[in-house]
Amino acid sequence: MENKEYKSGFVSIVGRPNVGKSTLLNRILNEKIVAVSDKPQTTRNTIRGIYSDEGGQVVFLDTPGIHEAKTRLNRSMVDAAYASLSGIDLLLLVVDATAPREDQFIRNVAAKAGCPVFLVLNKVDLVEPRERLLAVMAGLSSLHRFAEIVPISAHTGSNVERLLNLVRERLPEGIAYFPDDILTDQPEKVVCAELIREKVFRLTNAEVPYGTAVVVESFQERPSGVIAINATIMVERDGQKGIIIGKKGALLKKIGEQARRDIERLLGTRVYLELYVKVQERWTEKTAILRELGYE
Ligand SMILES: Nc1nc2c(ncn2[C@@H]2O[C@H](COP(=O)(O)OP(=O)(O)OP(=O)(O)O)[C@@H](O)[C@H]2O)c(=O)[nH]1
Ligand SMILES: [Mg+2]
Repeated sequence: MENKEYKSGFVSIVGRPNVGKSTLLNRILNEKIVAVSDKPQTTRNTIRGIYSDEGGQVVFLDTPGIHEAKTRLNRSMVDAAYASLSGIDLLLLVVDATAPREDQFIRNVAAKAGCPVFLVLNKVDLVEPRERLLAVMAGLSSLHRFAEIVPISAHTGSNVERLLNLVRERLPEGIAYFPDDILTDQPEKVVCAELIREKVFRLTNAEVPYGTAVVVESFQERPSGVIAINATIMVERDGQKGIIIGKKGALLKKIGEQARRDIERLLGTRVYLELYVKVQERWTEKTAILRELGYE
C-alpha cells in the first residue's frame, strides 16, 4: 500500500481590517475560536489555528488587519501582522471582493512575503453578477505573480474546501508541529476572553469596543462538570463602564449570555460565567498592560 506523505506548514492570513480573515479561520476549523465582528480591528494579536487530519497539519496564523495605526495598541497590532509574513510556507492575502481597489497595498504585502502568495477574494456571495467577479480577478492578477487566485465566501463556506486543498498541496513534507487534537495553541482561558470581547465588539458602538479588553481571572472545573469562569472587562473610562453595564445591567447580562453560549459550544460543557467591569485609564497606551494582555 502506498503511504502518502504527511505535509505540514505555517500559513499566514493577512489583509486589511474587516475583510473576513477571522471568519475564514473559524470556517476552516469548523469552530469559533477567534473573534469576528462587523467592526474593523477586531483581531488584536496573531492567533494560531491548527487544522489536522491524516494527511497533514496546517498551522494558520490569523492576524490583525493592516491599517494606519495611531495608538500604541494599534501599532502593535499592525507590527504583529507584518511579523507574520516571515518564516511561513504560504501567505493567504485576503481581499474583500466587493471593494478590491487597493493595488499598492496588495503589491506591497505580497512583495514582503518570501513565499508563494494566494490572493483570496472573500465575500463573493455579495458580488453579482459573476462577470463582475471575473473582471475583479483579472484586474488583480497583474499585481503579483500569485500562486493562486481563489474566490471564496468565508461566510457561506463556498469554495473554502477547495482553498484548503490548494493550501495543503503547497505545503512541504513535514512533521506535526502540534498535537493533532487541538484547534489552537492559545490556552482555553484566552480563547474564552476573546469570545467575551467579541460580544462587546458586536453589542457596543463608537469608541467603546476599542477601549475594551477582557481578562479571564479564573477558570475552574467544578465536581459537577460545570466550568466556572470569572472575567473582567477592562475599559478606559467611567462612561464606557456605564455603557457596557447598560440600563439596570441589561447590556452586561446580554454580553454574558451570548458569550456563555459560545463558550459552552466550544468546551462542550455547561458554563457559569460571571463578568465584572473595571476602569483602567489609558490602558491602550501602557506597555505593561499591553504585554499582560498578549498584545505586545
Ligand atoms: N457577506 C459576507 N460577509 C463576510 C464574509 N466573511 C466575513 N464577513 C463579515 O465581514 C465582517 C468582518 O469579518 P472578520 O472575520 O471579523 O474580519 P477580519 O478580517 O478578521 O477583521 P479584523 O480582525 O478587524 O482585521 C463580519 O461582519 C463578517 O461576518 C463573507 O464571505 N461574506
Ligand atoms: Mg480578525
